Amino acid sequence: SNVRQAILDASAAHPAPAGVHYTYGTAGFRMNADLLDPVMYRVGLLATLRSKALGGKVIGVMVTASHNPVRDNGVKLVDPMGEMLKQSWEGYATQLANAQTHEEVADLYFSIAQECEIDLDQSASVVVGRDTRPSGEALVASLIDGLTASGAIVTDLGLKTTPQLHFVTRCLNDPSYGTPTEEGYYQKISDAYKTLVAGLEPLKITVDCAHGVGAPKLRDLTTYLGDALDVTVVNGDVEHGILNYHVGADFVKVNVKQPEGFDLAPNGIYCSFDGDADRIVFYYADEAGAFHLLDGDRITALVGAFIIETVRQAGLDLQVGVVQTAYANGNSTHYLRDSLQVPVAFTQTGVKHLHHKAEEYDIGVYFEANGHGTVIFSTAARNTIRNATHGDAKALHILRSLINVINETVGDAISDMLVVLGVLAHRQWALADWDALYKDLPSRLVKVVVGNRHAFKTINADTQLEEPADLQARIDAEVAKVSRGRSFVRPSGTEDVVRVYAEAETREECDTLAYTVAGLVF
Ligand code: NG1
Ligand code: ZN
Repeated sequence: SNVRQAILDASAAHPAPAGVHYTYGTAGFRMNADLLDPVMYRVGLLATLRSKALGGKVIGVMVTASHNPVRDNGVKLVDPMGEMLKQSWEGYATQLANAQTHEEVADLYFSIAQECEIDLDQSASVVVGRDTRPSGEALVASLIDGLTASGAIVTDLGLKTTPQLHFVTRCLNDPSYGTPTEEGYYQKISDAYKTLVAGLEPLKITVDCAHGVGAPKLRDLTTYLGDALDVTVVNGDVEHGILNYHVGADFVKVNVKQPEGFDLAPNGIYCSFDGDADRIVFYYADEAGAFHLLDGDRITALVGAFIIETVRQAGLDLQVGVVQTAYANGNSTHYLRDSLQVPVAFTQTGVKHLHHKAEEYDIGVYFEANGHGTVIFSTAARNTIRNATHGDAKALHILRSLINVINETVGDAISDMLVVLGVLAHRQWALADWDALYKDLPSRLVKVVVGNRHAFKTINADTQLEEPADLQARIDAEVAKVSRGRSFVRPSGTEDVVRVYAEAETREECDTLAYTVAGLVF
């Protein structure tokens, strides 16, 4: 057919390197940018198929490698409501990426269509965004080659944060969510924030943008926020190839220290975004100059507690629940379950798992410890909040504005920043007050390079190893030696390493546990 010929012809310009195996993992495809050209072309073909499979709904494609170094890049697909690509399609992505010949690429295009009973005459529509990586433009061009060869209507949105791309995708398919543009995004969340904090003292924040796309986008947002918030953007150099270098949310969380590039004034409000602005962590320095990190677990605690209290004040009967992963600090779970009496569920690592679980509650709050997460409302909860006629007017006002500050499609550093600041403004809290909610157990996260990380298979939401056989029993024996000990091992989905996590009552016990377990893995 003509389409087959077009796919073959265009594929010829995107040859695959020999001996590379590609996997569509928790973060899509992610690796050294030099290896990604053929992958981009083929992802273009798959995005067309996905759109056709859903009756022509708009599919999003985001080109980013998030917190990874600037030499890397990556790509992931976004389903119509702004959620991650349906899991059963990840296998097709992997198959296409690993096809050895152009013939095989074309064959796969048609065999996937057949397997999914896709009407190839159906139109297809795809929106594309990218972060500031220098490799991004050429990779988007290759992606568009794949989209065009397979006949999709393409909208290239250029530079966007990952959450903006999710937002626009959602609005294109569901106009009730907002106007499907970057301006529509700023308008919606800034209006909502202004309403949320109306009459309260405006806050002041300094934001480390990891030298990434968050910097220009946050500057744009500030023009919409006016006097409602005083924002200082730092680490916004997107020109010199220093993306994520000693800066950003991942650097701060992993090293538990401040990013480079600026000083912390005592008791100020600071936060760091990651390279594509879908993660955020907060921090401050106390009077003595000591650094205090407020990570995703703390965001869950702050926002979860505030929502529960406000729902109660509003007199609404809505169940609020929290979702965490094994990386959540044990004392955050303890605080949520025992002090706040909130149901806490655990899932595997990766926000799609948390998001899915959070959908089981009326209001679901989920954050990974690294600061990636959001709050989602069921349709019923949304209607209850919108239509309530009795109940405390102030509490209802807060909930109604909060819903619109939140980007429900995906974790969003910009939107999460406003949610946290909104809560702090209402509580009239400094970061030290937030920090005092509970005390973290000492924890340690270690990377171990192993021969084959795929030999490690986890069960029970990543908390235990099924394979290699016997290893779990040996980990358990080490855990039993320390007070309040917990440790688990899992293969990373984004790096070629195995991660070891440990926590215990004291720093010394924690570190001993972490390094002993790392020794067992090695
Ligand atoms: P991996 O590399 O699979 O541990 C990391 C994060 C995840 C998630 C993904 C996607 C940790 C320990 N892991 O996954 O939470 O955010 O990246 O970006 O932070
Ligand atoms: Zn990210």
